[in-house]
Amino acid sequence: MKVVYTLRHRLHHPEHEFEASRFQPPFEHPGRAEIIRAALAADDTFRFVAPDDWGTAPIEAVHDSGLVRFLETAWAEYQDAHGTTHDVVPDFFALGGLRDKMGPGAESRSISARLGRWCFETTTPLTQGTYDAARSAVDVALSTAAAVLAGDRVAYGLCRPPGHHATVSLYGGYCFFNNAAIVAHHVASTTGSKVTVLDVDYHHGNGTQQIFYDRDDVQFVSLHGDPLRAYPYHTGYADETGTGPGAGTNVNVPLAARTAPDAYLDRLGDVCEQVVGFGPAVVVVSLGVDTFEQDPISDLALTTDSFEACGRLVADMGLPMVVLQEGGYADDHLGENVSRWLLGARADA
Ligand code: SP5
Ligand code: ZN
Repeated sequence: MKVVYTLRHRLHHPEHEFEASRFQPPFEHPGRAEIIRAALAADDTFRFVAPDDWGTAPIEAVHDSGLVRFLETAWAEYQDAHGTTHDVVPDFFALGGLRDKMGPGAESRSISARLGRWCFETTTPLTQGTYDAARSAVDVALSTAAAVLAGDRVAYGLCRPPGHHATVSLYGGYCFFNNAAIVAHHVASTTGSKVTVLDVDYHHGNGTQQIFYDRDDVQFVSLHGDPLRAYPYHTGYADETGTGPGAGTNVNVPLAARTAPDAYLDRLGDVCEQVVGFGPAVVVVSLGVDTFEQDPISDLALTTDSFEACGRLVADMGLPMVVLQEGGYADDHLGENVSRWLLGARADA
């Protein structure tokens, strides 16, 4: 199986994460991708390849071009405005209630105002190389898709930073560009075929859902911690099924705390039937292993063995698969959990 990887991911390296009202070491750090790389490198059936440069056009086909331009210069602009700082984090969010009854005001040129207009939360710092790292994750994702379009039945993109929380015009949740959505749109628009994004990260893929919510050519299917208790809180409910031409193409399965492998695999089997019913030519998997029983920021109860069963169940649909890395924060188990999922996925390949 091809593994697309580049060390450019290391250019994104936050110092802190402001979460639960505390400064903490970042859960999403460069060591994550290196742990996965090392685990896969120990098995010579995984073949590492470097990504090609795809430029910004495929990103701007999905995201607001203003977001792309903002991320390219924001860190440096912030240094000019506020002096030297390793991480750049918004301290003022442009929420709707500020101008209730007033309509839109003038657009502030202040970097502080713009940060709070393109970002939705505090756990996703910009660092000096964040833009280049986020671009590299998109290159990894698109190069993985190219391998599958060229005939590989399954390929894996070791994307970092992850992508599924990024909406058309907002970054956050450790995500800058929505790698999976960029791939899904690229495949759907270049082949004219239907595509499914199957998101198995612990957290609801709010960005991917938002990007495709009104479209009938890309189905979004997600299993995740119930947003009644779990990040990102405001999306991921079962009654969010799509709108307009996209009505019926969005599938959310919120899960109870401590959901164990048997129950999880049942629900995964159910949604695989919905995927097959949709009839996609390609499945893009947003692979988060933060569903693991020991994940430090999540509360499901999947085991390392069960990840292999999950990969096998998804592969049993018999559809070409572009598997892209999202979350997973139990560093001591991360490499094995990802490699077991991939071993399951290629079992009959
Ligand atoms: C890609 C991805 O997995 N992003 C996840 C972003 C979640 N960030 C904040 C999670 C807050 C959860 N709080 C749990 C308490 C543990 N201290
Ligand atoms: Zn996650």
